[in-house]
Amino acid sequence: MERIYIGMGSNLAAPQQQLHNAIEALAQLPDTTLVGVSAFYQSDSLLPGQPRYTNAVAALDSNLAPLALLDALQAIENDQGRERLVRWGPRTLDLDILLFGDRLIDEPRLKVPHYQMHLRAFVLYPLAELAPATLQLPDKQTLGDLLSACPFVGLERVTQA
Ligand code: A4P
Ligand code: MG
Repeated sequence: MERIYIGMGSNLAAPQQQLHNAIEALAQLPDTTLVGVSAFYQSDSLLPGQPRYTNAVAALDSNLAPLALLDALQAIENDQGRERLVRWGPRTLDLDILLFGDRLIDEPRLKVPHYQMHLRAFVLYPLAELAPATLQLPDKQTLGDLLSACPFVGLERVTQA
């Protein structure tokens, strides 16, 4: 079993409900246990002109291989009506593999750690609810290091509906 962190995001079609549905789907994955879910956080889109996002992080313990997990996450995105019209376009549901144990994965379909997680408050602060500040990334930086370099700006912790 490896500990895996999934970043979840939505900015279309009732984002909080999309995240609740995604959490239920993650809990049903084969060979996998859902071990925790952060609070939900709202923030402006990184690209202007889109609705605000709701984001959260989930922790899984899983025996799935990384690409099998990616396939399963994309199936959940598709089930929830994800349309890929433009990169970084608005979406009903985005599921990103942030960390997969202590692995560094560099395959055409899958790069782990997620390439921008260190820059994103809406990833790091929910992750910090589930993982200790001593959590090490493959490059030996800790979650605490990343948090110190990424201020809690523009994030609003939401009371879940
Ligand atoms: N892929 C590679 N590595 C991974 C990984 N670690 N996890 C590949 C998941 N997928 C990974 O993803 C495109 C391809 O990335 C996949 O087919 C997979 O093989 P996608 O979900 O189809 O496209 P995308 O999400 O539009 O692109 P990308 O680059 O993943 O965008 P991001 O990083 O998800 O950013 N603002 C706020 N406030 N909150 C947000 O969540 N998200 C984005 C999108 C922009 N602005 C945002 C937010
Ligand atoms: Mg994505």
